[in-house]
Amino acid sequence: MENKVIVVASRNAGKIREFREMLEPKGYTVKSLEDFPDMPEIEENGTTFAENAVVKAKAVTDLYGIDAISDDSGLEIDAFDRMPGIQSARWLGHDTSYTYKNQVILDRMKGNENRTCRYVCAIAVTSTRHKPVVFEDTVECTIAYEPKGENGFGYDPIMYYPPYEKTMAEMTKDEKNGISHRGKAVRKLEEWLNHENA
Ligand code: ITT
Repeated sequence: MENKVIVVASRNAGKIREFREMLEPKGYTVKSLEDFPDMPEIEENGTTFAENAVVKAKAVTDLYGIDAISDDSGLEIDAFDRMPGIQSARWLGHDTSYTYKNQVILDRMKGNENRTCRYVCAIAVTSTRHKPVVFEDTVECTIAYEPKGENGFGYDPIMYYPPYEKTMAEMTKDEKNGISHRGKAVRKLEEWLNHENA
């Protein structure tokens, strides 16, 4: 059987890798904006993860007339009134290293016992045939006391997941995808796609 193609409207290498890890074993071919070099920069002007996810996927559907999915995600830190939230990629500068961003969070959290936080992921599906559909999920964590682990990307070295007693960056890819915000949202997406393609 020919592989079904899924276009992920993202330029984030870490996200794209995780979509591939989860969807390719299920028979999907995952493409990304790297395969659409003429796609202009998309302005994320929504006020929620779900709105921004729709903006990104819809931009691809509108320009190319094809089905697309997108992922808008981020980190909410309760002690910072849920910041950086939808600003997670841009916070302290889009091109600032995560070694630095993570250290700023650890410094600002010094002495703070309220360390609860979560990753949120909204995945949107857009098509010329139906209204946008959004799947959202979260994973509850705490901010670690120091960065640990080399796997994953972004904020993973400081995202401590209490049930496994390790950070997201210390997990194998299967461990992370098994419990992550993105993993859970992808499984909702898969279920929907299975019905859609039935
Ligand atoms: P695209 O819009 O091109 O997909 P982006 O990086 O700009 O890429 P977002 O606006 O959704 O995407 O920002 C999400 C940010 O949240 C991302 O850059 C990471 O810093 C953080 N993030 C989300 N999920 C994460 C994960 O699983 N591990 C580590 N950091 C994550």
